[in-house]
Amino acid sequence: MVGDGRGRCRLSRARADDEDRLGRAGRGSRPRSRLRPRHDDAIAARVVTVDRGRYGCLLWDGTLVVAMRARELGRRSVVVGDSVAIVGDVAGGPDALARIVRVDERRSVLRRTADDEDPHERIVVANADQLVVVFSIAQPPPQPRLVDRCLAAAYDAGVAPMLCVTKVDLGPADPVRAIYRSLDVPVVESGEGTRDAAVRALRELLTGRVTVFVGSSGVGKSTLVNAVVPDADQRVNVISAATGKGLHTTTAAIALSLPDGDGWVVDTPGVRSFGLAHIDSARLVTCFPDLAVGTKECPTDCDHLDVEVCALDEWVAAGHAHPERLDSLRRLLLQRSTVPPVRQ
Ligand SMILES: Nc1nc2c(ncn2[C@@H]2O[C@H](COP(=O)(O)OP(=O)(O)OP(=O)(O)O)[C@@H](O)[C@H]2O)c(=O)[nH]1
Ligand SMILES: [Mg+2]
Ligand SMILES: [Zn+2]
Repeated sequence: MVGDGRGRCRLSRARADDEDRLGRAGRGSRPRSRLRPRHDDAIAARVVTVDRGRYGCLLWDGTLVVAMRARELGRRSVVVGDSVAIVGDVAGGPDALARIVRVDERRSVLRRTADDEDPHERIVVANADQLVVVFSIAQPPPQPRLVDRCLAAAYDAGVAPMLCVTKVDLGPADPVRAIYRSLDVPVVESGEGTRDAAVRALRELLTGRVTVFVGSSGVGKSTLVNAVVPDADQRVNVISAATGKGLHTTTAAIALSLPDGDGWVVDTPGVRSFGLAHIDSARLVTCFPDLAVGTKECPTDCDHLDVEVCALDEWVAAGHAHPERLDSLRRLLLQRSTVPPVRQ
């Protein structure tokens, strides 16, 4: 990252081919129409952070510009990861503000709700290809219920999930890894003294992709992101300063381009809960692929809650999935059978 002393800063290595992956919104890329009469000069950017109506946008050449929404966007939301077109003062500068005039169609939308009863939906990130669910062996201890919720949200969004077990220096990872053995997802272990190997493994998995890290507070998401993106700390500070966020703590999602410019990582603040009110019961089961296969033996219209008739207990007893996974699914289904489903 280079600053030129005028508040303008460049985040290096954000290459055009990244932007191809993220949906190009290039100069004059849309024809003039009655609906879009202006903005032929709009330029493409990626939203890297959002803070109280101010959007940190990264241009192809690495310039960071702060923008606001143009009125014509109406109620259309703008979130981290969005590919947008901006006009106005795109040179950057302390008081300069550009305007976001277009949001490109999203390839994926990772959602959560405030909680399971509250239908208010939040988009965690747009255009992610992958989601890394991070959890630690200790400090804080693993929370399989939360991990399973994050995994379900990823499957629902069509975002490829993977797991990262951190703080393996504090205890054995095997018991908790066993829960996810029947799930066909990559698992990376990281700990003090073994982080280099984890970073190598992660870099391989992250290359060419947009990857979002989620998990409880303190599990080590930022530690990993900082290790994968060597100048992440400095870049987070510059972006935070430009958009008015506090420094050093992960208070909002932030997208960072990978060192070789080939891919992005999105660090997010720790979550205490991950509401799934937007996923109905039938769909929820498909978001547990290790169990979904086992439901083929269930009676028609099985709600998977009655252990007398549901085939999933046998499926688990036969070792096809872990009991903790069935427990997670049943808790979620039980909630839905007692709480009216949320329709948006
Ligand atoms: N022992 C041990 N400590 C770690 C490891 N990874 C991270 N930590 C420590 O855990 C604490 C929290 O790490 P962060 O990376 O800030 O956690 P985070 O998930 O980003 O937390 P939030 O931003 O609050 O969501 C820090 O003190 C880290 O030094 C690890 O592998 N082993
Ligand atoms: Mg953090
Ligand atoms: Zn069943």
